[in-house]
Amino acid sequence: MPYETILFDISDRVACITLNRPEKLNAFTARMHEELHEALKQVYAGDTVRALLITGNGRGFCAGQDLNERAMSDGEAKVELGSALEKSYNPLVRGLRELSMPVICAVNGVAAGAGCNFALAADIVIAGRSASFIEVFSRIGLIPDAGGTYALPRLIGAARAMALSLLAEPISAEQAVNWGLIWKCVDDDKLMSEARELARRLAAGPTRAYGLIKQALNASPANTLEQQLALEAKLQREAGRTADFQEGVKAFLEKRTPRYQGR
Ligand code: LHQ
Repeated sequence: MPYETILFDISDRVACITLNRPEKLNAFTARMHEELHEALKQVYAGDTVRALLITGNGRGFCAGQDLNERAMSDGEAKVELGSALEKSYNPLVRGLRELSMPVICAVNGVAAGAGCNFALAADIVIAGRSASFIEVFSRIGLIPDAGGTYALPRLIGAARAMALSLLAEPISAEQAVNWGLIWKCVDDDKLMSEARELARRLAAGPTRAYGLIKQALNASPANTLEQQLALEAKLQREAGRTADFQEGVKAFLEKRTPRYQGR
């Protein structure tokens, strides 16, 4: 599929998806969802890719759903948003959370609505200093979707999650870091070099262990201590069988840098 709304490339074992509708602040369209689905399929299928980097082109990261799309703007037709979520947004968010490799999101500008929650579905979010995050939904009479009501209270607590969702006020990248919504904020002109460096570093790491770490931490909020201890034992059993674990210990004993294969 020739991409019209995203850019997709793979280098140094890192797949990079760039949302590419800069004139509309990279708002999601049905076409963009199809292309993201296709690109993610390539990421899953390739055994060379060991980290995924996501960013946006231009001054915005993503302004959420494109409100010009007929299905959103046609007052005559019955707009069934639940189906739109089930068809497009939910698989996208699930896809990132379940991807067995680290997902890094470089937020280069405003991240609004589903664009904000798409970013928060990544494993590590790094933002340019001028970026902002807006749970913009209630401005148009909607609720946070694309995993927002799952991620927000877990990341920043119930009080902040509720106020951000009800008030739909922007927060700056720095405030997002202070609240624990994202990992890091850097100067705008350093964003892509830092994000790429981070992605390359992770792509050279023990990928299987990273996938297992994601599983453990994503399961944690719903589990009791007993359940989580049992899960750790199960996942550590798997990690302990990887070639990367053997290599990690060997490299430590030989006082050298490990060479991880991702298996
Ligand atoms: C846009 C958009 C946009 C189209 C900027 N659409 N053109 C919804 C329904 C269905 C199912 C699933 O779930 C969802 C999830 C959602 O995401 S709902 C939330 C949808 N998003 C919004 O309501 C955000 C709308 N945008 C804004 O409020 C502002 O654009 C923000 C605050 C993001 C940025 O403001 P500014 O920096 O002042 O930029 P701008 O407003 O001037 O936008 C630049 C251009 O981008 C402009 O186009 P134009 O042709 O006039 O230059 C905007 O119309 C266009 N644009 N967001 N979502």
